[in-house]
Amino acid sequence: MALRTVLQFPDKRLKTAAKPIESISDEIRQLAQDMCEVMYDEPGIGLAATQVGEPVRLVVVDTEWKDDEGAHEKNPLILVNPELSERDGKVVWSEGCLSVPDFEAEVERSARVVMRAIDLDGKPIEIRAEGLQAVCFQHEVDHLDGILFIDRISKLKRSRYVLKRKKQLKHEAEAGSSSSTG
Ligand code: K1U
Ligand code: ZN
Repeated sequence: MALRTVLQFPDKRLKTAAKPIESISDEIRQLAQDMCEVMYDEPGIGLAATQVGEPVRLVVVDTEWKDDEGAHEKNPLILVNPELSERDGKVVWSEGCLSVPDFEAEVERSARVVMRAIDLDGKPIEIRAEGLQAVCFQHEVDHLDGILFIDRISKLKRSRYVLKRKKQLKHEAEAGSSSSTG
């Protein structure tokens, strides 16, 4: 089966606020599995359901995994209805996003957070996170609220990126139309 496609800026569906998951159905289990496959294939360290066009509150995160040469196994955290509490301190981190191609920027986030969610068996999860995991949790919960990391940078940096992205899409469209006309 083909992998699900990751939506890319400026797709409007990325601005959708996702709905809480009422019950953990086979569809939700399948979605979580599909999202893990996409995350490892891209590769990424997290993915929100919003990014694959499913507006439900589900994220997958694995900030430890490395490729086949690396030391860590794949061990995804699957977080249903994730909520962040007990934010503390500040950290500035250079972030990327699978939905914002060819761009990285520094974003200020809380340095430490507590993530509460349930797993696919409905069991409560509570994780005290710091460093990259804390940043990734905040980035993914933002996706569920329709917020991209470029909404958290300066207006100037954002508008420069928007312009670059528009040019990139224009070139892609032109290349597509010239190859289809021969
Ligand atoms: O949600 C996403 O778009 C995934 C994103 C998560 C993220 C990255 C950096 C800071 C906060 C959140 C990514 O995974 S971008 C790719 C990436 O960071 C990465 C990919 C492979 C190895 C290591 C990092
Ligand atoms: Zn992202």
